[in-house]
Formats: sequence, structure tokens, C-alpha cells
Amino acid sequence: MKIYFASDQHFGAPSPELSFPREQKFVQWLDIIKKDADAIFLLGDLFDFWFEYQTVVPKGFVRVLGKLAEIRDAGIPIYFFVGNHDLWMSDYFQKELNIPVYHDNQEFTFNGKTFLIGHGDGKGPGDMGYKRMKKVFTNPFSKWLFRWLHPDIGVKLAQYLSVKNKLISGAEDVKYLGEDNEWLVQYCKRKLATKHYDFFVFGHRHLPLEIELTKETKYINLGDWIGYFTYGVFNGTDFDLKKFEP
Ligand SMILES: [Mn+2]
Repeated sequence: MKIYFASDQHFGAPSPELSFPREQKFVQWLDIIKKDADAIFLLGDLFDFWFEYQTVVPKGFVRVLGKLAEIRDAGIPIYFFVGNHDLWMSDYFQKELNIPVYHDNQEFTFNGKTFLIGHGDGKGPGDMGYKRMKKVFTNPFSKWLFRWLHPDIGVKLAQYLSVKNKLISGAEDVKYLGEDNEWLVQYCKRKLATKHYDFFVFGHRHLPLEIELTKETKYINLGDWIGYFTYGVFNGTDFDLKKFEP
């Protein structure tokens, strides 16, 4: 059994031109893993910005979208979790690619092992500013307002803000803070207190992490496809974090 996981590609940022080699590398990876993948999980922030209008989606990303279509059409299940950068994804992936889109963490069982899977944003204690912002962003009225901006204005503005605020913001974001300060670790521990899981798999941290919470439970953070090019693979028993080196 081979189940693959990747997250935080942030395609489109910091500019389409600079994002393009990363896109090509990702497509190359998909081409390799499709040979033995039983399923593929994409855990969010595939796009640095995404918005679906009633009849229109943003330009770009055709190689990635085409590759996902090809793999899905070949019968390999793909699961998509929205990240905080593509939380406005609606039903385009479901309708066009036959890929289900999840907006919150989801439990899965593979080969008797239980997983809790998601992007990982806004979970655990703290991060109140972000949680407030997410409420505004996911509010139907703000979404409705944004929809009526012309896309040449709306998408450009969103791209500008997205790149300015977040991506490749330097080293401070990507240091391991220690178990007591990693809020995803805190979140996993809280979840574990109520129920057993074998694996917690998240993205969002842009930092590859493999942490043994207990002897039976591991928390994995997938890193990113900006600087790390890391991915996860579950072989039916164990979960490994690997680096893609073409
Ligand atoms: Mn991200």
C-alpha cells in the first residue's frame, strides 16, 4: 500500500514566473508517484490564492490541474483539503476533477490505522488574530461582496495581499517551537485524550516535522513545496516523510 501526502505548494506566488519551476517539479513528482499510489492527499494551500466565480476560475496552473485530472481519471482517489490560502474553493474540483474538497479535518482509516488529516490552520490554542480573520473570510456576506468585484481587481488585490502577508516571509515562521509551543502538537494531544489515532497529518507549518506523541501515535507535518519539497508516504504500517529529489 502507498498513500501519498503533500501540502503548501502555494502555486502562483510570489509570481507566476517564479512559481512555474515549482509547479513543474510537483508535476514531475505526481508523474512518479502515480505508478504506485493507492491514494493521494493534498492538504491545502495548493494555490497561493484561489477563487471560484460562478462561471470562471483563475488563470494558470493548467499543468497541475491537468495532471490531477489524468491521475484521477485513471482511477486513483485524490482528496483535497483547503488551506487558509485556498479556503474559497467551492465545487470546481469536485465537478471538474471528481476530487472531493474538505473544509475541515477528517478521519480516515487505512489498513486498520486511524488518521486525522487536515490543513491544520486555526487549530489548537491561541492564534486568535488568524481565527478572527478566518471568520471574516468565510463569512457568506464577505464572500458575496468579493464576488462582485471585477476579477481583474479582486484577484490582483488578493494576490498582492497574500504574497505580502505570508509566503517566504523568512525564518521566524519555520523554527520548531518545542512541544509546548507548537499549537498543532497541543491540538493533537487534546484529540488523543478523547480517542486513539495512529497518525495526525497536517500542513500549514511549512516545516517538516515527525513527532512521536506516544509510542503508538505520530504527528507529521508535511513541510512545503517552496523550500523543502517534502512529502509523506504511508506504506500500510509506517508513515515516512521524504524529500523529493528528482
Ligand atoms: Mn501554507
